[in-house]
Amino acid sequence: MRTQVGIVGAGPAGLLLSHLLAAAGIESVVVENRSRSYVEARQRAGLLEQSTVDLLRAYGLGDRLDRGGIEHGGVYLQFAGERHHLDFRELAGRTVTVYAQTEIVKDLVAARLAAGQQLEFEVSQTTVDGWWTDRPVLRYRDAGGTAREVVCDVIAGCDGFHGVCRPAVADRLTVSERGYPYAWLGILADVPPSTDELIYAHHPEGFALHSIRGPRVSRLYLQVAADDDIANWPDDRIWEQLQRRFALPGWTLEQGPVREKAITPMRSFVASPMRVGRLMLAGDAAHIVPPTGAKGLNLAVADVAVLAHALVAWLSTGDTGPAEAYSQTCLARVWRCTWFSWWMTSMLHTNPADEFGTQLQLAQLRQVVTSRAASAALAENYTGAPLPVPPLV
Ligand code: RFL
Ligand code: PHB
Repeated sequence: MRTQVGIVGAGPAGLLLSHLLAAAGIESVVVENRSRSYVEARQRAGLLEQSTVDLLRAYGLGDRLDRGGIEHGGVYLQFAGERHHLDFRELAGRTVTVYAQTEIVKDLVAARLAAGQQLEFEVSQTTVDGWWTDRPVLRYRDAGGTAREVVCDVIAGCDGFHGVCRPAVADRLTVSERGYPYAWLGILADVPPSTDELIYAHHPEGFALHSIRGPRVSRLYLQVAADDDIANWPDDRIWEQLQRRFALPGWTLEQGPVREKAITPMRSFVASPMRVGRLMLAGDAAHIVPPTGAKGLNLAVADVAVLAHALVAWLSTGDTGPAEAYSQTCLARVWRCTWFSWWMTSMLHTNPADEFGTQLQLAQLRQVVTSRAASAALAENYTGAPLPVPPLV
């Protein structure tokens, strides 16, 4: 088989890249090792920057997003028994939108299949080869077990943190990494949100986040120990901790049945460069941020917006300039978001044994809610910078 761009991974990065390329007449093949139902149900991100929403709309993906997405003009920061509102419209002139990653993935899978795209689920033994030549090759076994080989112009490694593309070029990459001594326990609960906007709570017993999935569904997170086990967290214990960490006189956290729960480790990780020969890495395959700044999905979208531009210039007109600049263009945004995610994480996650650290956090939080410059900086970073490339169509 022959294609222009071989894409490994049908997460948001791989699916969106294929969609953007198709809009500019570039053909691609997408291979994914999980099933369609698995990728469409995997609970992850929920918060989209304004530029992500604008991009999805510009490429015909705004329909369900406009019906199901909820625009948010700010967040609450809670600490020392007080809850403060930050107004993003006023501070940064921008907003964010709550729309689950599961829904974006469903929209993209439907759009790719409707366009007759070659999108293969449940493949195995994926390998990338020949990325140092001008004919890289993607090999895999299809869902029926038949060995396949796709000769490509370029391969896009959109296969997430645990994929095969980054390891294939590991000896060419520099990795910068930071671990954190805590993790997030996330639940999806069948209960109307108790808040109109997200609440980020700093509390002596640990950070907590109240997010939203819809009028009847809430998404809540708790800081837990990095090595904690979900078996230690029966639903009653989760609600008890959420009640304590969000408690505020005159306000009630409503409880409901817990539909899903899982613990996610936290790390910061950046691999560079994001291009080695004809293998381009994008999204979580190249970098990971802790979820506190809500940046992971948005960074994946920004990467593929830049990558689509670069590949269209390269494969349609032979202009290799944007592809040569791909890594540098993306890494500027990646490092800014890596800083912001680290900063939000460090400011909000608590350790009762560290009194000095706790007082620094409280001083920082007080500055964020009382200084316009400090709150505007948070608002600008949270709502996100405009994309460095215009829409292709
Ligand atoms: P994905 O989504 O991991 O997709 C990679 C795909 O590649 C497939 N794959 C392979 N396919 C073929 N062959 C192989 N050998 C393969 N190996 C892997 C995988 O099955 C998968 O389908 O990466 P992508 O597309 O780069 O997207 C990144 C985002 O998923 C991620 O950054 C966000 O979910 C992070 N994140 C958040 N980001 C935000 O912007 N806002 C948020 O509010 C937010 N909250 C979160 C988050 C991530 C979380 N977890 C669980 C990590 C909250 C949580 C709890
Ligand atoms: C989510 O809704 O899943 C979410 C929102 C904000 C974050 C992280 C996750 O910072």
